Amino acid sequence: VEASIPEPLREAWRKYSAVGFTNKEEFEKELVRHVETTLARSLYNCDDFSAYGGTALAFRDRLIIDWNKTQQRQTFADQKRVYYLSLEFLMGRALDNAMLNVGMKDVARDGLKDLGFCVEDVIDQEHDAALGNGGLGRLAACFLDSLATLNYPAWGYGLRYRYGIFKQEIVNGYQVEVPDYWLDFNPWEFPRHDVTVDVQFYGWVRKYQDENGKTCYSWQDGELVQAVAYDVPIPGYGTKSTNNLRLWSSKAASGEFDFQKFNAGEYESAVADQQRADTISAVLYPNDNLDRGKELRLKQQYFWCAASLYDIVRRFKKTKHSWKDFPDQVAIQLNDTHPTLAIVELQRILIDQEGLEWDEAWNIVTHTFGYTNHTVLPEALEKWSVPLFQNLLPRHLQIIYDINLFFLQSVEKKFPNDRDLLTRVSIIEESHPKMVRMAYLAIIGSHKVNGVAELHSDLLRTTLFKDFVTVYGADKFMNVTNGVTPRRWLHQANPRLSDLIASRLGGYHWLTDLTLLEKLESFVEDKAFRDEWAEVKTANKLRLAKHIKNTTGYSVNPKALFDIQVKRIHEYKRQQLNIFGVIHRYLTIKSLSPEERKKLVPRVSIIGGKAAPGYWMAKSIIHLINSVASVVNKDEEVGDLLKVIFVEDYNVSKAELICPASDISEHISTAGTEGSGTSNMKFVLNGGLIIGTCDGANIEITREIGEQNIFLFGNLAEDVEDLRHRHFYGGFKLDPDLAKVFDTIRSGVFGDPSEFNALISSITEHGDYYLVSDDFHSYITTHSIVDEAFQNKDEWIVKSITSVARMGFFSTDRVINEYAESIWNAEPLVVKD
Ligand code: CJB
Repeated sequence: VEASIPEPLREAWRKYSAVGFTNKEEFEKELVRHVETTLARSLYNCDDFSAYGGTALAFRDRLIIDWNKTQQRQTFADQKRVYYLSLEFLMGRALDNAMLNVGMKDVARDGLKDLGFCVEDVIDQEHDAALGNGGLGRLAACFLDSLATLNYPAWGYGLRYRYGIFKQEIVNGYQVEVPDYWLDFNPWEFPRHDVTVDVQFYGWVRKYQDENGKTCYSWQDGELVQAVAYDVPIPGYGTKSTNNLRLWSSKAASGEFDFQKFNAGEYESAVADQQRADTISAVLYPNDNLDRGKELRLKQQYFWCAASLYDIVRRFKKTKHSWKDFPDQVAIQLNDTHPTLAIVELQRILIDQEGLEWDEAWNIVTHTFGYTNHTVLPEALEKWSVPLFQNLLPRHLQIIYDINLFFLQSVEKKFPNDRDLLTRVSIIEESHPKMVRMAYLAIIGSHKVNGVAELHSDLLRTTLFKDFVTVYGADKFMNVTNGVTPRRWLHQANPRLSDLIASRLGGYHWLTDLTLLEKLESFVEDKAFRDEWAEVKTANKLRLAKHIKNTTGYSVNPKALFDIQVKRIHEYKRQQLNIFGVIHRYLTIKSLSPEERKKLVPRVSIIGGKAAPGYWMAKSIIHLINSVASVVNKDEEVGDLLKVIFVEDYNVSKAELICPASDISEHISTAGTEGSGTSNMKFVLNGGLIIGTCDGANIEITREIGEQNIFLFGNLAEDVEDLRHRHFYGGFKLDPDLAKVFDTIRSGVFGDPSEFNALISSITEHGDYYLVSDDFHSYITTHSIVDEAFQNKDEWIVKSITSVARMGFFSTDRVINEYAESIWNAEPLVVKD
């Protein structure tokens, strides 16, 4: 590798190489220097926000020094790199994470104290990096943490949205979306104005013969948009390895704007070109588990895939390996179908630009990619209309047709005369207009396809991708059950519990080998330990109660059972089941005598999450929750027995506050609909028990922690289809308790009942697709069992400790090692000083 500084001068360079702070005094010096110079403030006007800035910049310096070392080491090592392509990285805040991963939070705390600041208040100044919708984006962020911690040479590639997921405000009980402009001050990114890629759109395809008479294709004209790289350092925990997340930002390829147009007086059109380019990376699509097929979204996808592939190929070419080695140097993981165009783009680069033959190129492509599916919901499966494709990416459409042709020919050869099979597995759906099925393209272009929990992967194999199992055999389709990073979701979110565990396990080594938590089981009989465990939970509930008081004005009793459901609002996740259950509880309380009420367990029902802006049913669920809250919370007869709280603007940093504070959390999707779920893991890891359906990873959580430690209810996935069928053909019978709930809503107790008509009729008149009525009885009965169990405090704590002890399986460290071994064939690379 060539160095820009010649050997005789390197000595001087090395002498002055940046080192970063290593102790409290140096940290303070760096902090003050950054506040006074980088931020141009002084001790006369340094507020919490400036102290955050100074602290973040001091830590950023440390990260970037390690980042440089890591990148150099990886370049010299010449081994396989992993590239994780994700349209979403829901990172949350970076400072606390950097402090803990570098092992310098105590230094920062003491240093900040010397200078008049409190570390928690400083951490609280940071704006969340919210470049994602929900589980899929947060999983990508947990993966980055584990990849760096385990020393894998890995890069994330994504888009640098100017606006992340919207900020949610609740106005008169309704969700209102407010733009999330988060880039005012972002010390965690490094603009690389020298790392740019021109990305082409539209245009036409020229067919020609080269000098050897070979038929070639070239994509001509159209429009160019420039991608500019912004790098975000990703520190591993307890290691020097600091990986890179590269986010692309779009701008007009011709610089600021077209000066020829400008000089000719066409000001508006000159600026419009600039704005059109800017728009590509302007905003994250706020849909979770839903595909809307908009052109701008396809533009985002291609822009990001093209820039990332160009970058990966450029890096590969520097190694001087031959093309056949590409899959030994590069593994690309597709996070859902959003980056599927990368498959087509690599094939295009290899055949149109590098002159490889089709088969040779396709062999390289299919050995490079792996595809992860995250959902079986039909409305989430991406399809793009052929005319849209033809216009925006004409050469890619041709290549897709060729991929499809060769694929169908191979299927025909293996299964002659099965025309139905050919129609079913074709990448092109024969509808009007024709559609490109992205999941099929992803399967055909990858060497491995995986689901995210056992049940989900089984459903993929037996339903959605059944025909592809027939075509390829079962080995191509595997399961890698999701996890969460214990650094953020225990150590950072719940310092009290982390310290308590460390006090018994003799340090924090379990943070990088989560199975070591099993040693906690030997302490369940220890009364002192159980008491301390319970105190931690109470302290975390108080912390949340304080937030609830500050943000909603409601006081909640920290001794009550905290029952929490936080996740995107979606009919399949069934927050409606939760709020109907809450209404049922309210009716029960009202029907009891004051004496009988004394026997009840007080409860706080906490629900939070965003609805996609165009998803009316989800929005009316939010409205109902808030309407119920405003009635119940004011009802003096009910008092502490029931409080209903809607947490506004649920995001990663709120999750860190909320997950440690549950007694019980709800993971109650209709069986067979949730891919995995990951908040289920976060809550259990923080000592909360869960009520859930036999869905997603709940099933494996049960297997690990034991049936006696979880409250399962509801119909099984295998019975769902039959039940749905019966709703239409065998008559629909509404659960009698649910009928009472509906009568109460209709009576107007919770405000204008017409607002909730659609919600009710989706169950009573339109087939109850999500089986709310079928599961209602089992749901409320199980909640009574929860109440009863909660009264036996000691047994509850034993369940809590035992569950945490058995959660080792759900670390993303285990997940990443599985991907590395069975999909990427990648090895770690340790970075030393
Ligand atoms: N998921 O967050 C999303 N968005 C989608 O569009 C599709 C799936 C979620 O991915 C998570 C990570 O794999 C899963 O845990 C979750 O069940 C799934 O809904």
